[in-house]
Amino acid sequence: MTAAPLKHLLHDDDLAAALRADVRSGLSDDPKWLSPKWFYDARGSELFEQITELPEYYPTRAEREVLTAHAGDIASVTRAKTVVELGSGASVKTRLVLSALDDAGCLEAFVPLDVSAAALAESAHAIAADYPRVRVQGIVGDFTRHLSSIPGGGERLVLFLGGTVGNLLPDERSQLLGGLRAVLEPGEWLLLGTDLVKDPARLVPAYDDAAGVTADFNRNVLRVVNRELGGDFDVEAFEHVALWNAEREWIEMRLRASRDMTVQIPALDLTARFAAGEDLLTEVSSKFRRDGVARELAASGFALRHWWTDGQSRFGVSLAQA
Ligand code: AVJ
Repeated sequence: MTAAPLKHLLHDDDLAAALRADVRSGLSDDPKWLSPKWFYDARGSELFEQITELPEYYPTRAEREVLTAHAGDIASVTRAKTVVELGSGASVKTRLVLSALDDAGCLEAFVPLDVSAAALAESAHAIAADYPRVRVQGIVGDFTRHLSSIPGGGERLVLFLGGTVGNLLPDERSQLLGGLRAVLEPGEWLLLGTDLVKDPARLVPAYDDAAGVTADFNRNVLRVVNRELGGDFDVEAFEHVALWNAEREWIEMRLRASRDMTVQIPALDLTARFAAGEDLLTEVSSKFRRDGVARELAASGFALRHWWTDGQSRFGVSLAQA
């Protein structure tokens, strides 16, 4: 089947307004921050794809290992008719789940939801071409705002893979899980991927690779601000920093000013001053333990039915039921 036209719940104007609001609050705050949401323009998405293939970046391979081993279980347990994916989905990992449900004769529809219309159009098209029996309805939207517009109902499985849930702060995370639980009907499913706490000697290099791809990805957010808001960040004057916050059990990515700098953001009529050595926080990537995931799911009204990890216990996949 050809993919249905994208449904737009979010327009370029909304996105631009959200970027302006975020950059204004983040650069006015102390310490300064920017949301990881803004890494993913075309170049950022391409750099992230490269990250997933780096020798140091294990999460993608570990999660793929889990899904390869358990896609059949996921299909036989859920027997879902509609798969919803938060964050675009045409990845190998998505296909493992779709194929298992298709082979089991259950799958009727695939609904990827993403803020990027370009990424979505591509994935919707690719999935529609490869799964001729499946209706594909891409939704341009923000999963922190548009969950209630997810179609279907009754027999859905929501995929939230890659450990992306770890980029949300704890409050945002419980909001998202609670919001998701509220739009699902009792008995519907959530498949959640979470990177696990491990030796920082393994964790930190995954966010600070030898080839410098993650550093380039991190600095990309400054290029996005320069292009979209007319900013004059000297991108190369910021050093990539990845550190393990042992208390919060998350990786922090920062950009460290190598000298005193004054940055103008004309679209916001904003001047941001950086002292030499000052950090801009660009991402947290939380790492989880099984107990914590089960507790957070339960607090949001989900029951954890299955928990799987890869052979080295690096990454956890939860199958939870509303
Ligand atoms: C896409 C959210 C899973 O947090 O590991 C990769 C993003 N940041 N390298 C992660 C990311 C730096 C990634 N997720």
